Amino acid sequence: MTLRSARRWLWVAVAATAGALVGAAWTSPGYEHAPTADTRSATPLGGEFSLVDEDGKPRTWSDFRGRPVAVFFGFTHCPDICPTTLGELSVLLDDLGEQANELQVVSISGDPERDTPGVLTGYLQSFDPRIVGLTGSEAEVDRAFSAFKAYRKKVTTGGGDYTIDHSAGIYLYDRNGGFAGTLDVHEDMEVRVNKLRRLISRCESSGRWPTVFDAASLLHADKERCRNRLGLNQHPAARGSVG
Ligand SMILES: [Cu+2]
Repeated sequence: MTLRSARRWLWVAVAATAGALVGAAWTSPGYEHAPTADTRSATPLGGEFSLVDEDGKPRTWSDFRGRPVAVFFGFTHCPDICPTTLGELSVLLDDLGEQANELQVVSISGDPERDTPGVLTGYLQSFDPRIVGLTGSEAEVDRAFSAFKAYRKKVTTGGGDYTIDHSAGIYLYDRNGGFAGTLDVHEDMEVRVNKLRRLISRCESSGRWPTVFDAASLLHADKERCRNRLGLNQHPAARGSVG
């Protein structure tokens, strides 16, 4: 069997398996609900929101397409997890060197009552200036949290004060907004910086082979670099074809 025909058979096998899976899902009762429920509980897919940054400038989830994004959920009055996480993110950005300029780190406040844009400005001065802080109305913050399957709950602490219980961890998204994994505070910094390096150097959408469409849908600045990396700027004969 030549390499070419071996490849063809591989693709036929992949297509047949995919077809069988689709067929099974299509014919099984409750198809509309079951896969969605599973995906939702397991994967923080991310989703549209409309918030404002520290300067009060409107920012939506789609604004970040074309760049890999790391999303964190917290609040400025947090005594431990948030300052630690943002501090470590600042170190990671530093460790990444020039590559860090490609990554967008976003911190979404779960305490919009206290975290006005002005409060975010003051708070974020202690961290890497490339980290963008977002806040908004309670309703918009709710929408953002539920889009990312993130958790927040106001807990009264006495004396009219309160704190916010919230989900920790950092969600990673590729240039097309596809979920690409997480960073965890328990991981070594080296593990985390390598995850970020991999995220930044990938051009394609998550979980799929790169396609012409992926490269074409990237923003202009990244497009040529990604096309070169994926070999899409080469003559078709030079990069070979499958099947
Ligand atoms: Cu916190």
